[in-house]
Formats: sequence, C-alpha cells, structure tokens
Amino acid sequence: MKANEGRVVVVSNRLPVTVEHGPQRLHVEPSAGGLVTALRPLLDDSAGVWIGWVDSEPSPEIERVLEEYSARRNFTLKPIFLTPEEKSRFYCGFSNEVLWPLFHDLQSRCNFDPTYWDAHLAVNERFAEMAATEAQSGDLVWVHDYHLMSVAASLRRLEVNQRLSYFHHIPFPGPDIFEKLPWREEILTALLDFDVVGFQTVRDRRNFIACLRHFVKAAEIKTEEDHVIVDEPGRRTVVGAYPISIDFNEFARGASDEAVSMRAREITYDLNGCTMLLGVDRLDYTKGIPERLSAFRHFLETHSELHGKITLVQVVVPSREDIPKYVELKSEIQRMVSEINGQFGEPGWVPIHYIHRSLDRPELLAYYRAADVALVTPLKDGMNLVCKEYCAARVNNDGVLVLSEFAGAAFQLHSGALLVNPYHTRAVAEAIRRACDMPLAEKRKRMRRLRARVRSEDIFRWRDSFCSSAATGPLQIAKPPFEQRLPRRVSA
Ligand code: ADQ
Repeated sequence: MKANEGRVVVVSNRLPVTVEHGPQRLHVEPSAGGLVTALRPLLDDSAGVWIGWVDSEPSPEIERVLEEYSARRNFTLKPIFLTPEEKSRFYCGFSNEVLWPLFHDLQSRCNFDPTYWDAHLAVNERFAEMAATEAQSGDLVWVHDYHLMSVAASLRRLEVNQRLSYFHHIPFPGPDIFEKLPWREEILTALLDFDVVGFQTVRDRRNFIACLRHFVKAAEIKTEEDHVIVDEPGRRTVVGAYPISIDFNEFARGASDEAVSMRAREITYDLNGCTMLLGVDRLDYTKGIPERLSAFRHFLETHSELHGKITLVQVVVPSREDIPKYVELKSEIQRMVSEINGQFGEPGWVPIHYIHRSLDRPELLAYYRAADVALVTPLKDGMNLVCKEYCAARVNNDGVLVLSEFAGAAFQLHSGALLVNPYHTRAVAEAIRRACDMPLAEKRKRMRRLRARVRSEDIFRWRDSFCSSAATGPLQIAKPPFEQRLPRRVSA
C-alpha cells in the first residue's frame, strides 16, 4: 500500500524501538505496546522516516546505533531528546496528568498545571521542526496520538504545506468533559490544522464534532458519506473513524504453532484443570484492573461451589513507572491480589495468579490459547487490542470474550462478546458465570463471529482506509496568514 506519491513521515511520541545499554555497548530493540504493535507492520512498507522521542540522555553513540539500525531497514529513525524538565512537564505532566485522564473521562485525576501547557507547545514545536526538516515535497506527514495534537499548528507556522494527517489512539471526550480543559479552543483549532483527523470510533468522532460546535463557532460542519468535513476560513479538514486493529493472520498463525500449543497445554495442566480467566493489560488505571479484581472477589463470594475450579490469571506489563499514580496503582493491585488469595485460597488452589512482566509473543499466545475466558474490562479505552489478539489466537473457535462496553472495540465486537459495564461489579461477576456455563455450540457461534470481524477489519484495512483518506483528502494550500489562524480565544 502506498499512501501517496511521496514517502510517509511518521511522527509519534516514541520511536518504535528502545535503546538499551548492553554490557559492551548500546543496542536497539524493537519495543512493545499498543501503538507500536499497530504500526509495526507499516515499517516494512514505508521507505520514509519515523520521528519520535528516545527516553535517554542525548549522545552521538545513540544517534550512531539508530543510524545503524535504520541502515538495516527500509526506513530512517530520527530521535528527539527531551530534557528532564521537558519530560516531566510535557510527558508526565500535560500528556499523562491532563490529557490521558481527561480523555478517559477521569477528570478528577487531572492536574491542570499551566506550566504543563507551555511545555506541550514547546515540545510539539520541537517535533514539528524535525518533521519540517525531514518532509519533502509530496510526502505525507502522519502524526500519532494525543501528545502531539499541536504539531500541525507548528508545521503550518513553519510554512510546511505537505499533507498533514493525525490519528488519535485514545478516546475523545464529549463537550461536558472536554470543556474542563483550560486550553480547549487551542487544542481544537490546532487539530484543524491537519488535513485529515482520524478517530477510533464514530463515538469519538461525534464527540469531537460536538466539541467543535460548542467551542469553534466559525467551523462549518457537514457530513459526507462516511466522514465529516469541517471548513473554516482558508482551511478544510476531513474527520473520520478508522478502528485500529491487529495483523490477524500473524496472530492466528503464531497461535497454531506446535510449541505454542504445547505451552498452552502445560499452562492448563499447571492450573490443575481449573477454568482459566485471563486479563492482559498495561498497568494503567484506565484498564480497570482493581474493578475487575473486585468483580472476581464478588464472584468467589457468591459461588463457593466453584472454589478450587476457577482461576484468574492476571498479566500486567509495567508502564509509566516514574509517575506516582502508577506506582500507587501497582501497590493497590498487589494488595488486592494478596487479600483475595488470602481470603479464598486453599492448599492446591490459588484463586489469582498475578504476573507482572512483559511476555514474549509465543508466551502471550500460549496464555490466549489456554484461557477459557478473556476479561477485557477497561473503564474506557480508545480501542483495546488485547481483545482482538485473544480472538485471533482462538484457532479452535472457542473461548468467551467478556468485553467492556466502554472499549472502542465494543463497536465492532458487540455481537459476539458478552458486553459489561466494568463499574458494575455484580454484572461483571454475572458475565463470568455466564461465560463459564456457556454451551460449546454458543461459544463457537460467538467466536466465529468475532474472528470473522477481526479477520476482515485487520490492521491493513485500518492503514489502507486511513491512508486513502489522507491521500485524497483536502490539501490546505490556501492558508490565511498564521496570525489569523491563531485560536479564536486565547486563554489566560
Ligand atoms: P494501549 O493502552 O497500550 O494502547 P492496548 O490496545 O490494549 O492498549 O494494547 C496493549 C498491547 O500491549 C497489546 O498488543 C498487548 O498484547 C500488549 N501487552 C499488554 N500486556 C502485555 C504483557 N504483559 N506482555 C506482553 N504484551 C503485553 C493505546 C490505546 C488503546 C489502543 C492502542 C492502539 O490506549 O486504546 O487500542 O493504543 O491504538
């Protein structure tokens, strides 16, 4: 798939690699995580550039190992380095104490420190300067995620006239929540400096449009087929919904591997034949892990006949460990796991097995294969790739998916999954019960439906539909002078 005649210049918060200090020298490792998982298949096709932050002290040695890594591939990695203060205010501050909680409807967790906003603008400017240096005529600049919503505004100021596209990986809140953001008009108008803005679901797109109607009065909005056109004097933006996904065939193939099947049988054997529930999450309060543990506790309290016959395996990959809220969450989860195990455990049966580390792909697939039920119950999630990976890995067309109605994936998977409100402890416990009792024929019917949907709407379809909008969307050439495109209302 070619997005357009030129190259693709990807701009994301992180590079798709981590730079690690080996015993002798630095080396570069491809990294894990939702965004990277989703974009990795693009790397092979894109002969372009990937710009992103490397969380290390700047050094010629790092630049050199990244150049060597790039030389072995068909694309170039361009690192951005942040000072400790920029990391603290832009990344930990504005991105993770303002935008992340607010956009996940958790405004009480926000810290609207005004210095965070200044850092957001300054760092977005740095990314834009690098993109302006790298982008050539005819290239498509594709910016990813909430950290970098103001990059197009800076690029326009630098008089970059290439196609600028943006994909928003997390939810977009409705006006009642978004209005709390002290820089709400600035963020909205900055997004309108992109030619194409993509969201995960129609709900996110609807919320964005509703926010525009409230806060950007000059915007003229009209719906055309499956996207929305937003016109402002001198600029036009296409707004669409493009649900991100996984490489279904790769997951299905990997899950069918003999070594993975054997490892799955080992896991089942080690659990003494207990029905296995599985949670796999990045350690994050949006993923609803304590709420899920409460639901499981309620399940055990109300189903003593199943003690010794059911086990929850909760796999958590460490994340954002330098942010205090995440450190607290880690302790809370550990405390709850040990309380539940202490309250219900018996010799020969541990109710919850807790794994706090990243699993490699074959091990992850073996857990997906071994799990009778996947519990994917985020409080809010842009999409959630774990539920799609679980379906792809269920090569025998069995297994039950319990899915939060607040995950973006629920829009596609509602007819095969058991949908739950993750805040409703009793309803989640009831869904666990239903999943355990479900006849095999119904499991198969549901899982076939789920797998067909994930197979047909895979990562390549996401990429192709986004890139085709980006290639054919409007090009904002006739721009008014930048001063006229400043936010309509400048906040104090
Ligand atoms: P994330 O919040 O990181 O992504 P998600 O979509 O669930 O969330 O992806 C997590 C990825 O990490 C999955 O590929 C999963 O396999 C992997 N993972 C999780 N725990 C793991 C473990 N212990 N070991 C190994 N791998 C593990 C953000 C948004 C999401 C959106 C994605 C993509 O928050 O809503 O779906 O981007 O757009």
